[in-house]
Amino acid sequence: EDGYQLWLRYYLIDNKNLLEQYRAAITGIQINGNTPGLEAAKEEIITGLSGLLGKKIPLQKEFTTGTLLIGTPASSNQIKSLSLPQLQKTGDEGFSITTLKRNGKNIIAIAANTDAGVLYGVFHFLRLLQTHQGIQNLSIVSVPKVRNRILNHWDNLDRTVERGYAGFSIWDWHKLPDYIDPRYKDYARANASIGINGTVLTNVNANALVLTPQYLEKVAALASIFRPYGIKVYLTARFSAPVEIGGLKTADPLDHQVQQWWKDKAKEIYQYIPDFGGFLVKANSEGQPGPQNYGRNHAEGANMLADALAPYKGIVMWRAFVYSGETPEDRFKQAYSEFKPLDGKFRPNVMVQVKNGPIDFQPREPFHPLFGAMPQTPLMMEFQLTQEYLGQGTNLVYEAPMFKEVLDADTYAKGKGSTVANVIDGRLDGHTLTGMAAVSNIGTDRNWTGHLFGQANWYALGRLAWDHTLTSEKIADEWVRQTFSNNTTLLNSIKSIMLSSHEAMVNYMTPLGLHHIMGYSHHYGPAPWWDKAPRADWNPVYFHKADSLGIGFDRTSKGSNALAQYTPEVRKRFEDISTCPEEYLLWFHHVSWKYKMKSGRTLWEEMCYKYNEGVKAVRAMQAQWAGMEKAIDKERFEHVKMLLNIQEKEAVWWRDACLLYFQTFSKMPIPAQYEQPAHTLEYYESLKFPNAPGI
Ligand code: BDP
Repeated sequence: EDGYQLWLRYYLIDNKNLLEQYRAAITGIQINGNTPGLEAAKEEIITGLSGLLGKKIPLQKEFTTGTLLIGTPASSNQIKSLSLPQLQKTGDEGFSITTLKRNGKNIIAIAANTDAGVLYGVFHFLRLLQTHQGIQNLSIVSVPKVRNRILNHWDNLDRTVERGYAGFSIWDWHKLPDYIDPRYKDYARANASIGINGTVLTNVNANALVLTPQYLEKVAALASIFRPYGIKVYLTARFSAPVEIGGLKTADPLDHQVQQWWKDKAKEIYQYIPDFGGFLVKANSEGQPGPQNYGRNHAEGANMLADALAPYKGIVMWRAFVYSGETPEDRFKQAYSEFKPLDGKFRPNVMVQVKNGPIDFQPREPFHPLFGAMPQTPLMMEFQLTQEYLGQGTNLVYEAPMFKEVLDADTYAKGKGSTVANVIDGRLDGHTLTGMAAVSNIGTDRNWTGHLFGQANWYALGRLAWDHTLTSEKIADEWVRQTFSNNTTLLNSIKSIMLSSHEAMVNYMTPLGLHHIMGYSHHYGPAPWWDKAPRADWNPVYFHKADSLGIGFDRTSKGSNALAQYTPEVRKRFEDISTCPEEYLLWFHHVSWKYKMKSGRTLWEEMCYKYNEGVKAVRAMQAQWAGMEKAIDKERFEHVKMLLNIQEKEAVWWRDACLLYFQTFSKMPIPAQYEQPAHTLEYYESLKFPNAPGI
């Protein structure tokens, strides 16, 4: 039990009655057609059923009671003859699973218009069995809510992974294209099982080399393994590639030679990879080159690439995570300031990819003000699975509640109910090019994600990209049942750990709207005192602004006025300290240490309370986990137990370091009912982590 199988564990159904029911309901498989996609579906259903039902389910040519009929109208005359009306709704990736009577026999049809849809249907059906659902009267129609559901690997060609905490890159560039690691296929299966249909193989801090023939050949090898699983490959495009690998003098997007270079490059890429997905671009941000180097704007840069890809139906995902040049008065405002004026100026095959919050994947951020502000531009969500700011490789943090908080937030762009989810699923502004991406947390660790529970975040991303209306609880439920067990006690305990974990972490790291107070550069551990970075907005002191009067970043009209970037409804709610939700308080207000919180405590006392609540919650997680020792295999039990011990230590460290530091401003004691710090502030300040992972 090393976690390698992820949630695709096809062990014998351990509930006898259910097993009998399933065995009676599924007696044979009919799947015709031999396209790579259908072959993948066939292999999966055979492997899955023989494991779950503990016997080989025969392939059939005819119907019997219990036939599982799988396919598309094109691949199967039987499916075609069913004339399923629901296939008019399932588009090119959705599927239906239906219980039917055919020639007096009960059958189940898994049908779709495309091979990819069939594969998704097969995985969904297996999930029903894995999670012990009834399969008597199935009438399921499922269609993804966004079109591009993508992992962003921040993987370098030397196999290091930026902000990676699960070992090295799984792309073994050196051995590709000839050596095909079996992991590639398992990676594709895992992604297909949760509906992910695209993968950006390379880091946003890009290396132009990946666009040279030597590497394109390797990329093509990966693409051909992923293709049957409905997964397209994408690459990051380094804006200065025409200079670096093309020998041109400039990368100016308005220069004809540069435009032609990208057109030729696109043509070449599509010769290697006919279904290449397109480019992800980080430009003019953190030292990456971009159109602004030539006095051009983001739209001019993105459009040049979009024009090169358009003949092949490729897309450009242009990131809005930008900040460069002078330190701004408030970094919060930069993306909006640069992109909002460009609304309507992008080609139809460009999406602007926006991080969930305005700063940078902090434990809790308000939603990014660009959501809802660019109605003429398809905006794509960017979440981060790799836990750069969320305890990295050692903290158990289930991210779905954090994702949901943003997706469900109301932008009021077109009145009440204009949620971020409806911006990105295209419904609000009528876009059909839609997407959700997340920075991958995958590496060469045997269990893929370093922390076993990191798998749940990968899982959650896929499920939410497919259907953002799913609840965090439902997704956790599915994942635990598939990963551990359907045993109710175990299920509820693990779910309760997962569902409390995000709030716990916010409390022991950055309660009440604190943000960006972690260690410099490696981002490991607390360092709210840090003020020595070369840019002011890399310093925690820039963000928390603690002083003798209080703490927090005033982003109201009396401060940086970043709140003006939101719609009036949202702005008003955040602007007024009495209506600003306390979890966002210090994001928007500089608040007196003595300010009375809703609990009746002062801000300082509330901060002490919250930090302690965070630690308490981690200890509760430890206790709950310890209680499951007998019900979980030793290997995974010990793995998580040891990591929870680290998490507890780190939670205490965060609490004590932050409270001691903020106390130098509040000048008030940490109330006696709480554990007092074991060390001095000087001790915490002296800790150094030159080899922290993932930089
Ligand atoms: C920050 C990371 C940095 C990334 C950057 C990005 O610290 O390593 O390159 O985001 O998203 O969170 O481009």
